[in-house]
Amino acid sequence: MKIIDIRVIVSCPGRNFVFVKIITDQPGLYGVGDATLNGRELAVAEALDKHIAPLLIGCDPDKIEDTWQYLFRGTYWRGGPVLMTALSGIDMALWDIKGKRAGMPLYSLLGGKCREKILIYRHVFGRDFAEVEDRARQQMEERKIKAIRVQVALPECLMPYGTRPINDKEKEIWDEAHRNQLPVETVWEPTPYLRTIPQLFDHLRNKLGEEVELLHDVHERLSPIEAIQLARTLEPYRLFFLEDPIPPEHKENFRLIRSHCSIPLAMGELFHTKWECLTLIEEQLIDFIRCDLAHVGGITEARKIAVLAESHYVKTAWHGPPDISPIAHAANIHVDLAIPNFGIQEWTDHKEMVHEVCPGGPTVKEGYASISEKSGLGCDINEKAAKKYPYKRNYLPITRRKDGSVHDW
Ligand code: KDG
Ligand code: MG
Repeated sequence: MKIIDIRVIVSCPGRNFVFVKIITDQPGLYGVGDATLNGRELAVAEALDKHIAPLLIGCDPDKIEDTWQYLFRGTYWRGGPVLMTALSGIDMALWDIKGKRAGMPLYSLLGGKCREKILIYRHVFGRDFAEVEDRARQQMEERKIKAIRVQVALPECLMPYGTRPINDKEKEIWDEAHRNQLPVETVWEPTPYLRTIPQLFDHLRNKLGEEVELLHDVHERLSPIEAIQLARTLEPYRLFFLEDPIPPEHKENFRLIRSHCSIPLAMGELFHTKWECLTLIEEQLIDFIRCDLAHVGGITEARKIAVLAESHYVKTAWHGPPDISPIAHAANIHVDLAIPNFGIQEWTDHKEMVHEVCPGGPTVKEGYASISEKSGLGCDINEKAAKKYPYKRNYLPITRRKDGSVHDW
Protein backbone atom coordinates (compact mmCIF):
# COMPACT_ATOMS: atom_id res chain seq x y z
CA MET A 1 0.00 0.00 0.00
CA LYS A 2 1.27 3.48 -0.87
CA ILE A 3 0.41 7.11 -0.25
CA ILE A 4 -0.32 8.64 -3.64
CA ASP A 5 -1.50 12.13 -2.70
CA ILE A 6 -1.71 14.49 0.27
CA ARG A 7 -4.22 17.30 0.07
CA VAL A 8 -4.05 20.28 2.40
CA ILE A 9 -7.44 21.93 2.70
CA VAL A 10 -7.78 25.35 4.33
CA SER A 11 -11.33 26.45 5.03
CA CYS A 12 -13.08 29.06 7.14
CA PRO A 13 -16.58 27.88 8.11
CA GLY A 14 -16.83 30.64 10.74
CA ARG A 15 -13.19 30.14 11.73
CA ASN A 16 -10.08 28.84 9.98
CA PHE A 17 -9.22 25.16 9.90
CA VAL A 18 -6.40 23.28 8.17
CA PHE A 19 -7.32 19.75 7.16
CA VAL A 20 -5.04 17.03 5.81
CA LYS A 21 -6.30 14.28 3.54
CA ILE A 22 -3.93 11.39 2.81
CA ILE A 23 -4.95 9.35 -0.20
CA THR A 24 -3.70 5.81 -0.75
CA ASP A 25 -3.43 3.66 -3.86
CA GLN A 26 -6.23 1.44 -2.51
CA PRO A 27 -9.55 2.42 -4.12
CA GLY A 28 -11.51 4.76 -1.84
CA LEU A 29 -9.06 4.46 1.08
CA TYR A 30 -7.96 7.78 2.58
CA GLY A 31 -7.47 9.31 6.02
CA VAL A 32 -8.25 12.75 7.44
CA GLY A 33 -6.39 14.82 10.02
CA ASP A 34 -6.54 18.23 11.69
CA ALA A 35 -3.52 20.55 11.40
CA THR A 36 -5.05 23.79 12.64
CA LEU A 37 -2.87 26.29 14.51
CA ASN A 38 -5.07 29.21 15.43
CA GLY A 39 -3.69 32.48 14.00
CA ARG A 40 -0.82 30.83 12.09
CA GLU A 41 -2.82 28.47 9.88
CA LEU A 42 -1.06 29.23 6.62
CA ALA A 43 2.39 28.59 8.08
CA VAL A 44 1.29 25.00 8.81
CA ALA A 45 -0.49 24.62 5.47
CA GLU A 46 2.68 25.67 3.61
CA ALA A 47 4.87 23.39 5.74
CA LEU A 48 2.58 20.49 4.88
CA ASP A 49 2.12 21.29 1.23
CA LYS A 50 5.63 22.34 0.27
CA HIS A 51 7.90 20.48 2.69
CA ILE A 52 6.15 17.45 4.16
CA ALA A 53 3.80 16.08 1.48
CA PRO A 54 6.58 15.50 -1.10
CA LEU A 55 8.45 13.37 1.47
CA LEU A 56 5.53 11.02 1.99
CA ILE A 57 4.36 10.29 -1.54
CA GLY A 58 5.12 6.63 -2.23
CA CYS A 59 5.48 5.75 1.50
CA ASP A 60 3.55 3.00 3.27
CA PRO A 61 0.75 4.62 5.34
CA ASP A 62 0.75 1.62 7.68
CA LYS A 63 4.09 2.72 9.22
CA ILE A 64 2.77 5.38 11.60
CA GLU A 65 5.56 5.31 14.19
CA ASP A 66 8.26 5.29 11.54
CA THR A 67 6.63 8.20 9.70
CA TRP A 68 6.36 10.10 12.99
CA GLN A 69 10.08 9.61 13.73
CA TYR A 70 11.01 10.42 10.13
CA LEU A 71 9.14 13.72 10.21
CA PHE A 72 10.18 14.64 13.77
CA ARG A 73 13.88 13.77 13.63
CA GLY A 74 14.25 14.02 9.87
CA THR A 75 13.74 17.79 9.79
CA TYR A 76 16.70 18.31 12.15
CA TRP A 77 14.92 21.57 13.21
CA ARG A 78 12.43 19.57 15.19
CA GLY A 79 9.56 20.57 17.41
CA GLY A 80 7.78 23.90 17.69
CA PRO A 81 4.10 24.63 17.10
CA VAL A 82 4.16 24.83 13.28
CA LEU A 83 5.99 21.58 12.57
CA MET A 84 4.30 19.68 15.40
CA THR A 85 0.85 20.77 14.21
CA ALA A 86 1.73 19.61 10.70
CA LEU A 87 2.98 16.29 12.10
CA SER A 88 -0.18 15.93 14.21
CA GLY A 89 -2.39 16.29 11.13
CA ILE A 90 -0.41 13.60 9.28
CA ASP A 91 -0.47 11.31 12.32
CA MET A 92 -4.26 11.55 12.71
CA ALA A 93 -4.81 10.84 9.02
CA LEU A 94 -2.55 7.76 9.18
CA TRP A 95 -4.44 6.41 12.21
CA ASP A 96 -7.69 7.05 10.35
CA ILE A 97 -6.41 4.95 7.44
CA LYS A 98 -5.32 2.17 9.77
CA GLY A 99 -8.74 2.10 11.45
CA LYS A 100 -10.53 2.04 8.11
CA ARG A 101 -8.35 -0.84 6.89
CA ALA A 102 -9.03 -2.78 10.07
CA GLY A 103 -12.73 -1.95 9.89
CA MET A 104 -12.54 -0.77 13.51
CA PRO A 105 -13.16 2.52 15.28
CA LEU A 106 -9.89 4.01 16.41
CA TYR A 107 -10.55 3.45 20.13
CA SER A 108 -10.71 -0.25 19.38
CA LEU A 109 -7.25 -0.24 17.78
CA LEU A 110 -5.94 1.65 20.82
CA GLY A 111 -6.93 -1.18 23.14
CA GLY A 112 -10.70 -0.93 23.29
CA LYS A 113 -13.10 0.94 25.52
CA CYS A 114 -12.20 1.54 29.17
CA ARG A 115 -15.45 3.47 29.63
CA GLU A 116 -18.72 3.95 27.78
CA LYS A 117 -18.90 7.75 27.71
CA ILE A 118 -16.65 10.74 28.23
CA LEU A 119 -17.23 13.32 30.95
CA ILE A 120 -16.85 16.79 29.47
CA TYR A 121 -16.56 20.35 30.74
CA ARG A 122 -17.97 23.35 28.95
CA HIS A 123 -17.18 27.04 29.26
CA VAL A 124 -19.31 29.82 30.61
CA PHE A 125 -18.39 33.48 30.79
CA GLY A 126 -20.35 36.47 32.03
CA ARG A 127 -20.24 40.22 32.38
CA ASP A 128 -20.75 39.79 36.12
CA PHE A 129 -21.21 37.04 38.68
CA ALA A 130 -24.98 36.87 38.19
CA GLU A 131 -24.59 36.32 34.47
CA VAL A 132 -21.99 33.58 34.99
CA GLU A 133 -24.37 31.98 37.49
CA ASP A 134 -27.35 32.17 35.09
CA ARG A 135 -25.39 30.72 32.19
CA ALA A 136 -23.94 27.95 34.34
CA ARG A 137 -27.40 27.10 35.67
CA GLN A 138 -28.68 26.94 32.11
CA GLN A 139 -25.94 24.47 31.18
CA MET A 140 -26.67 22.38 34.25
CA GLU A 141 -30.44 22.35 33.88
CA GLU A 142 -31.01 22.36 30.12
CA ARG A 143 -28.02 20.32 28.97
CA LYS A 144 -27.29 18.37 32.17
CA ILE A 145 -23.66 19.50 32.06
CA LYS A 146 -21.75 18.24 35.10
CA ALA A 147 -18.57 20.33 34.90
CA ILE A 148 -18.26 24.01 33.97
CA ARG A 149 -15.27 26.26 33.44
CA VAL A 150 -16.07 29.79 34.49
CA GLN A 151 -14.52 33.10 33.44
CA VAL A 152 -15.77 36.62 34.20
CA ALA A 153 -15.14 40.18 33.03
CA LEU A 154 -12.85 42.11 35.38
CA PRO A 155 -12.92 45.67 36.66
CA GLU A 156 -10.10 47.88 35.29
CA CYS A 157 -9.49 45.38 32.45
CA LEU A 158 -10.66 45.08 28.85
CA MET A 159 -11.97 41.79 27.44
CA PRO A 160 -9.64 39.56 29.47
CA TYR A 161 -9.17 35.99 28.23
CA GLY A 162 -12.34 33.93 28.11
CA THR A 163 -14.69 36.90 27.90
CA ARG A 164 -16.34 38.83 25.06
CA PRO A 165 -17.18 42.54 24.66
CA ILE A 166 -19.43 43.63 27.51
CA ASN A 167 -20.16 47.22 26.47
CA ASP A 168 -20.23 49.50 23.42
CA LYS A 169 -16.63 50.61 23.83
CA GLU A 170 -15.37 47.01 23.92
CA LYS A 171 -17.61 46.03 21.03
CA GLU A 172 -16.20 48.86 18.94
CA ILE A 173 -12.61 47.71 19.61
CA TRP A 174 -13.59 44.10 18.85
CA ASP A 175 -15.40 44.99 15.60
CA GLU A 176 -12.65 47.26 14.37
CA ALA A 177 -9.96 44.63 14.94
CA HIS A 178 -12.02 42.06 13.08
CA ARG A 179 -12.78 44.50 10.24
CA ASN A 180 -9.06 45.17 9.81
CA GLN A 181 -8.20 41.49 10.31
CA LEU A 182 -5.78 42.42 13.11
CA PRO A 183 -5.56 41.21 16.72
CA VAL A 184 -7.96 42.57 19.33
CA GLU A 185 -5.87 44.31 21.99
CA THR A 186 -7.08 43.53 25.48
CA VAL A 187 -6.01 44.85 28.89
CA TRP A 188 -5.33 42.75 31.98
CA GLU A 189 -4.02 43.45 35.47
CA PRO A 190 -3.17 40.90 38.18
CA THR A 191 -4.59 42.79 41.16
CA PRO A 192 -8.26 42.98 40.07
CA TYR A 193 -7.94 39.46 38.71
CA LEU A 194 -6.64 38.00 41.99
CA ARG A 195 -9.37 39.87 43.88
CA THR A 196 -12.27 38.98 41.59
CA ILE A 197 -11.83 35.28 40.83
CA PRO A 198 -12.14 34.05 44.45
CA GLN A 199 -15.25 36.26 44.82
CA LEU A 200 -16.69 34.65 41.70
CA PHE A 201 -16.17 31.16 43.12
CA ASP A 202 -17.60 32.19 46.47
CA HIS A 203 -20.71 33.44 44.66
CA LEU A 204 -21.03 30.33 42.50
CA ARG A 205 -20.54 27.79 45.27
CA ASN A 206 -23.16 29.61 47.36
CA LYS A 207 -25.66 29.82 44.52
CA LEU A 208 -25.03 26.60 42.59
CA GLY A 209 -24.24 24.28 45.47
CA GLU A 210 -21.60 21.59 45.85
CA GLU A 211 -22.72 19.14 43.18
CA VAL A 212 -21.46 20.84 40.02
CA GLU A 213 -17.76 20.59 39.16
CA LEU A 214 -16.20 24.02 38.66
CA LEU A 215 -12.99 24.85 36.81
CA HIS A 216 -11.08 27.99 35.87
CA ASP A 217 -8.51 28.77 33.17
CA VAL A 218 -5.76 31.20 34.25
CA HIS A 219 -4.37 30.99 30.70
CA GLU A 220 -0.71 31.20 31.73
CA ARG A 221 -0.97 34.79 33.00
CA LEU A 222 0.32 34.63 36.56
CA SER A 223 3.76 34.66 38.12
CA PRO A 224 4.45 31.68 40.41
CA ILE A 225 3.81 33.66 43.59
CA GLU A 226 0.57 35.11 42.18
CA ALA A 227 -0.50 31.61 41.20
CA ILE A 228 0.07 30.46 44.79
CA GLN A 229 -2.00 33.37 46.10
CA LEU A 230 -4.86 32.52 43.74
CA ALA A 231 -4.70 28.78 44.36
CA ARG A 232 -4.77 29.23 48.14
CA THR A 233 -7.72 31.61 48.10
CA LEU A 234 -9.59 29.21 45.82
CA GLU A 235 -9.02 26.16 48.02
CA PRO A 236 -12.34 26.37 49.93
CA TYR A 237 -14.33 26.21 46.68
CA ARG A 238 -13.26 22.69 45.66
CA LEU A 239 -12.26 23.27 42.04
CA PHE A 240 -12.03 20.25 39.75
CA PHE A 241 -8.80 21.89 38.61
CA LEU A 242 -7.07 25.21 38.07
CA GLU A 243 -5.88 25.36 34.48
CA ASP A 244 -2.55 26.67 33.17
CA PRO A 245 -1.67 28.90 36.13
CA ILE A 246 1.74 30.04 34.84
CA PRO A 247 3.56 30.41 31.51
CA PRO A 248 4.79 27.14 30.01
CA GLU A 249 8.51 27.80 29.71
CA HIS A 250 9.81 27.18 33.23
CA LYS A 251 8.19 23.95 34.37
CA GLU A 252 10.20 23.84 37.61
CA ASN A 253 8.10 26.76 38.90
CA PHE A 254 5.37 24.22 39.53
CA ARG A 255 7.43 22.85 42.43
CA LEU A 256 6.85 26.09 44.29
CA ILE A 257 3.12 26.20 43.51
CA ARG A 258 2.64 22.53 44.35
CA SER A 259 4.33 22.85 47.72
CA HIS A 260 2.03 25.71 48.75
CA CYS A 261 -1.46 24.56 47.87
CA SER A 262 -3.69 21.53 47.61
CA ILE A 263 -5.79 22.63 44.64
CA PRO A 264 -5.70 20.20 41.66
CA LEU A 265 -3.55 21.64 38.86
CA ALA A 266 -3.76 21.16 35.09
CA MET A 267 -1.27 22.20 32.42
CA GLY A 268 -0.19 21.42 28.90
CA GLU A 269 -2.12 23.04 26.04
CA LEU A 270 1.06 24.85 24.92
CA PHE A 271 3.33 21.79 25.02
CA HIS A 272 4.56 20.32 21.76
CA THR A 273 6.20 17.06 22.76
CA LYS A 274 6.11 14.46 25.52
CA TRP A 275 9.44 15.77 26.78
CA GLU A 276 7.81 19.06 27.75
CA CYS A 277 5.43 17.09 29.97
CA LEU A 278 8.13 15.05 31.71
CA THR A 279 9.05 17.16 34.75
CA LEU A 280 5.43 17.86 35.60
CA ILE A 281 4.45 14.22 35.31
CA GLU A 282 7.49 12.57 36.85
CA GLU A 283 7.50 14.85 39.88
CA GLN A 284 3.71 14.71 40.14
CA LEU A 285 3.55 18.51 40.04
CA ILE A 286 0.19 18.47 38.26
CA ASP A 287 -2.94 16.33 38.44
CA PHE A 288 -4.14 16.66 34.83
CA ILE A 289 -2.08 16.79 31.65
CA ARG A 290 -4.00 18.66 28.99
CA CYS A 291 -2.04 18.63 25.75
CA ASP A 292 -3.64 19.45 22.43
CA LEU A 293 -3.67 16.40 20.16
CA ALA A 294 -3.47 18.65 17.09
CA HIS A 295 -0.30 20.34 18.39
CA VAL A 296 1.58 17.74 20.42
CA GLY A 297 2.22 15.17 17.69
CA GLY A 298 -1.19 13.58 17.23
CA ILE A 299 -2.55 10.32 18.56
CA THR A 300 0.86 8.64 18.63
CA GLU A 301 2.35 11.22 21.01
CA ALA A 302 -0.81 11.55 23.10
CA ARG A 303 -0.83 7.80 23.75
CA LYS A 304 2.75 7.96 25.00
CA ILE A 305 1.99 10.95 27.22
CA ALA A 306 -1.02 9.13 28.65
CA VAL A 307 1.14 6.11 29.48
CA LEU A 308 3.78 8.28 31.18
CA ALA A 309 1.02 10.03 33.11
CA GLU A 310 -0.68 6.79 34.13
CA SER A 311 2.42 5.55 35.92
CA HIS A 312 2.49 8.74 38.01
CA TYR A 313 -1.25 8.92 38.77
CA VAL A 314 -1.72 11.94 36.54
CA LYS A 315 -4.97 12.00 34.56
CA THR A 316 -5.70 13.47 31.13
CA ALA A 317 -7.80 16.49 30.17
CA TRP A 318 -6.95 17.03 26.50
CA HIS A 319 -7.41 20.52 25.09
CA GLY A 320 -10.77 20.85 23.29
CA PRO A 321 -11.27 24.46 22.16
CA PRO A 322 -13.40 25.57 19.19
CA ASP A 323 -10.29 26.36 17.15
CA ILE A 324 -9.53 22.70 16.50
CA SER A 325 -11.92 20.86 14.21
CA PRO A 326 -14.26 17.93 14.90
CA ILE A 327 -11.46 15.67 13.61
CA ALA A 328 -9.18 16.63 16.51
CA HIS A 329 -12.14 16.40 18.90
CA ALA A 330 -12.79 12.90 17.56
CA ALA A 331 -9.13 12.00 18.17
CA ASN A 332 -9.55 13.25 21.77
CA ILE A 333 -12.59 11.07 22.34
CA HIS A 334 -11.04 7.92 20.84
CA VAL A 335 -7.99 8.25 23.09
CA ASP A 336 -10.19 9.15 26.10
CA LEU A 337 -12.21 5.98 25.59
CA ALA A 338 -9.17 3.73 25.47
CA ILE A 339 -6.93 4.93 28.32
CA PRO A 340 -7.29 4.02 32.00
CA ASN A 341 -6.19 7.42 33.32
CA PHE A 342 -8.74 9.61 31.53
CA GLY A 343 -9.78 12.55 33.72
CA ILE A 344 -12.12 14.90 31.86
CA GLN A 345 -12.49 16.28 28.33
CA GLU A 346 -12.76 19.96 27.43
CA TRP A 347 -15.63 20.48 25.03
CA THR A 348 -16.90 23.28 22.80
CA ASP A 349 -19.75 23.12 20.31
CA HIS A 350 -18.98 23.95 16.71
CA LYS A 351 -21.27 25.93 14.44
CA GLU A 352 -23.38 24.02 11.92
CA MET A 353 -21.10 25.26 9.08
CA VAL A 354 -18.18 23.42 10.67
CA HIS A 355 -20.13 20.16 10.70
CA GLU A 356 -21.07 20.74 7.07
CA VAL A 357 -17.36 20.89 6.15
CA CYS A 358 -16.33 18.22 8.61
CA PRO A 359 -19.14 15.74 9.28
CA GLY A 360 -19.05 12.83 11.71
CA GLY A 361 -17.44 14.32 14.85
CA PRO A 362 -18.32 13.40 18.42
CA THR A 363 -21.57 14.50 20.06
CA VAL A 364 -22.56 15.39 23.62
CA LYS A 365 -25.57 14.20 25.56
CA GLU A 366 -26.31 14.96 29.19
CA GLY A 367 -22.76 16.03 29.98
CA TYR A 368 -20.96 13.12 28.26
CA ALA A 369 -19.41 12.87 24.80
CA SER A 370 -19.50 9.88 22.53
CA ILE A 371 -18.41 8.98 19.00
CA SER A 372 -19.92 6.87 16.24
CA GLU A 373 -18.88 3.26 15.67
CA LYS A 374 -17.58 4.05 12.18
CA SER A 375 -14.13 2.72 11.41
CA GLY A 376 -11.15 5.02 11.84
CA LEU A 377 -11.73 8.45 13.36
CA GLY A 378 -15.32 8.51 12.11
CA CYS A 379 -14.98 11.97 10.50
CA ASP A 380 -14.78 13.13 6.94
CA ILE A 381 -14.00 16.32 4.98
CA ASN A 382 -16.54 17.64 2.52
CA GLU A 383 -14.16 19.30 0.07
CA LYS A 384 -16.94 20.93 -1.90
CA ALA A 385 -18.36 22.56 1.23
CA ALA A 386 -14.83 23.55 2.36
CA LYS A 387 -14.37 25.54 -0.87
CA LYS A 388 -17.43 27.66 -0.04
CA TYR A 389 -15.60 29.15 2.96
CA PRO A 390 -12.24 30.64 1.91
CA TYR A 391 -9.54 31.45 4.46
CA LYS A 392 -9.84 34.76 6.30
CA ARG A 393 -6.85 36.17 8.15
CA ASN A 394 -7.51 36.06 11.85
CA TYR A 395 -5.39 36.50 14.97
CA LEU A 396 -5.67 35.58 18.60
CA PRO A 397 -6.01 38.64 20.84
CA ILE A 398 -2.93 40.30 22.30
CA THR A 399 -2.89 41.53 25.89
CA ARG A 400 -1.20 44.56 27.36
CA ARG A 401 -0.89 45.72 30.96
CA LYS A 402 -2.24 49.18 31.77
CA ASP A 403 1.25 50.64 31.31
CA GLY A 404 1.26 49.42 27.71
CA SER A 405 3.64 46.46 28.14
CA VAL A 406 2.81 43.17 26.45
CA HIS A 407 1.54 40.42 28.74
CA ASP A 408 0.40 36.80 28.23
CA TRP A 409 -3.13 36.84 26.83
O1 KDG B 1 -6.30 29.24 20.17
C1 KDG B 1 -6.13 29.44 21.54
C2 KDG B 1 -7.17 28.66 22.28
O2 KDG B 1 -7.15 27.33 21.89
C3 KDG B 1 -6.99 28.74 23.78
O3 KDG B 1 -6.93 30.07 24.17
C4 KDG B 1 -8.16 28.07 24.45
O4 KDG B 1 -7.07 28.10 26.55
C5 KDG B 1 -7.89 27.62 25.83
C6 KDG B 1 -8.69 26.49 26.31
O5 KDG B 1 -8.40 26.05 27.41
O6 KDG B 1 -9.58 26.04 25.61
MG1 MG C 1 -6.74 26.90 28.38
